[in-house]
Amino acid sequence: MTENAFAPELLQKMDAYWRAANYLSVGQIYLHDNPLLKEPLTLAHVKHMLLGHWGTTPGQNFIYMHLNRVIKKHDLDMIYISGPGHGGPAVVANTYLEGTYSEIYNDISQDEAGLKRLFTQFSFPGGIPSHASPECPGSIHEGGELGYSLSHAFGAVFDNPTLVVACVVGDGEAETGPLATAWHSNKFLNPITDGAVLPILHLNGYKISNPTLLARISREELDALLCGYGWTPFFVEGHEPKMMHETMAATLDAVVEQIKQIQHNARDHGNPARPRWPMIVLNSPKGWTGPKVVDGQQIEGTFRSHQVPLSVSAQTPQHLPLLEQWLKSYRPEELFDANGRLKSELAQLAPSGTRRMGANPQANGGILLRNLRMPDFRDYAFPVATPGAAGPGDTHVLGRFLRDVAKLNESQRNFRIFGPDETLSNGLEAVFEATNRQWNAPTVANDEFLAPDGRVMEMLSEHQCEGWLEGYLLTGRHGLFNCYEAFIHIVDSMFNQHAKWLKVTSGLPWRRKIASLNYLLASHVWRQDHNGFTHQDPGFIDHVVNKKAEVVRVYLPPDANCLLSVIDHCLKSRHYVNVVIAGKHPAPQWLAMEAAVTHCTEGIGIWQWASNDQDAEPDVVMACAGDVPTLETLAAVSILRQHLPELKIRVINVVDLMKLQPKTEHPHGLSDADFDSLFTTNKPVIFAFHAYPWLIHRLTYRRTNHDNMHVRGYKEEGTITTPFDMTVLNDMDRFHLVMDAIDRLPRTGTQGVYLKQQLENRLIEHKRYIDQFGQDMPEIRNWKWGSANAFDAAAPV
Ligand SMILES: Cc1ncc(C[n+]2csc(CCOP(=O)(O)OP(=O)(O)O)c2C)c(N)n1
Repeated sequence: MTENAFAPELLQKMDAYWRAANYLSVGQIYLHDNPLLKEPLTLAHVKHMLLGHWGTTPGQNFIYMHLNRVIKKHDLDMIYISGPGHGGPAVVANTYLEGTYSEIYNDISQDEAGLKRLFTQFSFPGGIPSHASPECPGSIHEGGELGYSLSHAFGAVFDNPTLVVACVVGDGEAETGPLATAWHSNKFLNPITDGAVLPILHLNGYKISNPTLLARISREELDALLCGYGWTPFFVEGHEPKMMHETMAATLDAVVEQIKQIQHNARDHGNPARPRWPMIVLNSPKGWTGPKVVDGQQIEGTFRSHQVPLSVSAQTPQHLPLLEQWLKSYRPEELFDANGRLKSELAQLAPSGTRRMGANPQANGGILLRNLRMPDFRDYAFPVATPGAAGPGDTHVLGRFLRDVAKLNESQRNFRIFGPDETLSNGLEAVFEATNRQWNAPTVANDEFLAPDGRVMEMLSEHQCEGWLEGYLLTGRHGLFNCYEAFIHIVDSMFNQHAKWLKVTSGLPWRRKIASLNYLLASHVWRQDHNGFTHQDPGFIDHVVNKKAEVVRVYLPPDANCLLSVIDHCLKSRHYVNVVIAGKHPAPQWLAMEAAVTHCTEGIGIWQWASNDQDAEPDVVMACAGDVPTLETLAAVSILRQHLPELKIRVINVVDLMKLQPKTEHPHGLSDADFDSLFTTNKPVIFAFHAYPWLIHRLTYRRTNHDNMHVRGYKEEGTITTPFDMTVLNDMDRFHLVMDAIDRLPRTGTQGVYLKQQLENRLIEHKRYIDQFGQDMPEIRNWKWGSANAFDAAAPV
């Protein structure tokens, strides 16, 4: 124990500050008038709809107040993450008490009128949500959807050596998969170059209506569990405030000392070896200091205190005195002056300036955001002398560009690549020429690319990768998440929450824009040659486009040069979620770099070199989006042009999927006039699409020519088979596309009928061939744009 920390006057003041935060929290849940209880409380002062979560709130108020003390004492650069963010009243109360709230929201002033507005706005129409929402200063984690606090905390401290994130983990939250795996983040933390996370497991024993598991295992088991995850747990347990203040203060001092010691040892001796970081288990009653028993039922210390512990309404007027007693138990007259301002001797307990957790710029990361140093992506161009040049696999080309992005920003330390063990598998091996995977567990001979410091973060948990990246972006840095397309669905819900965060923050003038969250989905649905059906699901983009158009972008670059151009754009963009889908297998390349830049800038366009409708109206539009659909479309076009040379064909490629939506729906959307001039108003459109076909219908249903759009895409037919057969199984292969065009073009007459018959025969031959030889027919494997024979019409069946 240290001198002043426990001087009785200080402890009393700290208790008073805690009471003030608790008073403001109860006030937010219940009151819309009479904020200082200057008059006897009546039902007229109580809100009609009582909403909010009391249970977690007093514990979080306790933690926040104690953190304030150590921030001041040790001049800590600290932010607060509220895992159970439904304890919104606590973070609002504390940022109000420390002054940041009123600085941002002038009308919520530090006087009686401001208090009344503070109380009224909470969970009130037109007011603020009941969570640690984006509106709350100091928050980078809304916490509405439980499970991500610890990953966010670690993301925030990577490359942030001075930062300490105090992360309150709910004991219910700790039961979620993402949180359970996040304890392992300590094996990825470099004590020299990264900051520290202080987890505070809030063991208040209950969830909404159940006990929590961690509260019902023995103390020894819990201790062993946390030790097993590599932490040193410090237990703070009890309910009697004086003793709890003393224990918490002493524990926080010890823990902060330990963090400093660890960092000092590592930094002074250049030794990044994984330390055993301290953490706190705070075992305090749920709904602490609230009503103990109501209508004969125990409330404090039970699940019944989770939300509003005391109903107060015209139907329950007998509870009004209980509410008044509860509020008065905090002795507001000792806490606030006659004008409603926190008394100055208490206000002094909060840190000042940007040391206040609500004012720390780390929690408004756009303030700290610095542009990436970008190499010129054109320098990484794949040479395309003629369309169809054989490429090595698009992501392999991209890897060299990302390698140099990592290299150029090494000294800024503000760029990282995240992935669940797939950076190599997704074709980005070149990145490891410049950096390693950050890994702070032991290594053995034959390990590759593992080091205590590296730009690549890999753990086999998509949740963890997403959470880390979000925390990294929210604190003002840049990054990219590379993932198998099928398994990105694991983070559907996390994407939802981040997209919501972006939408809300873009409406808050004081929140600065952050770098976009970039997904690179490689190893996609069409090329699962060795994994098959389980690895095939292109539906993430269906999910993504549900979100507000202002924040989501979807790109389907058809080749490597387009991929380079798109990724360059995404890494420079702000406040979006960008989804980019690209292949890693050797594939034909269509556009030389300048053509690729033009095409990607437009986002959609006619490929003139593949079309022959320049001097006439097209008979058919062959459209495509995605690398494999583009290949099959061009192969189909070559068959049509060779065998039905009279046909006028227009080829359209879509890189930016949002171009298809009307302008009124998405900022990238084409006007109806532009859409009509591309897709015509009355000609058949055969559209080969990377993902589930209905998405194209959903995006275009209002367009004039929608009735003529025939979309082929993935329709959930998959297995281990050849690349071409995968398209055949889903009727998206070149032969089906041609047959589709013939069906829509009666004018192809007998020629069309005969061609169709030949193609049907080729499909039969295709099956026979792959069954016998286990690979695609030579005419498929060797097909090239511009080759003399688009298909082998003469071959026997
Ligand atoms: C992923 C997720 N599942 C379910 C819920 C619904 N929910 C809200 S609060 C809560 C209990 C939380 O318990 P705990 O984390 O211990 O928080 P505290 O007891 O401190 O309120 C649940 C299940 C949620 N918000 N998020």
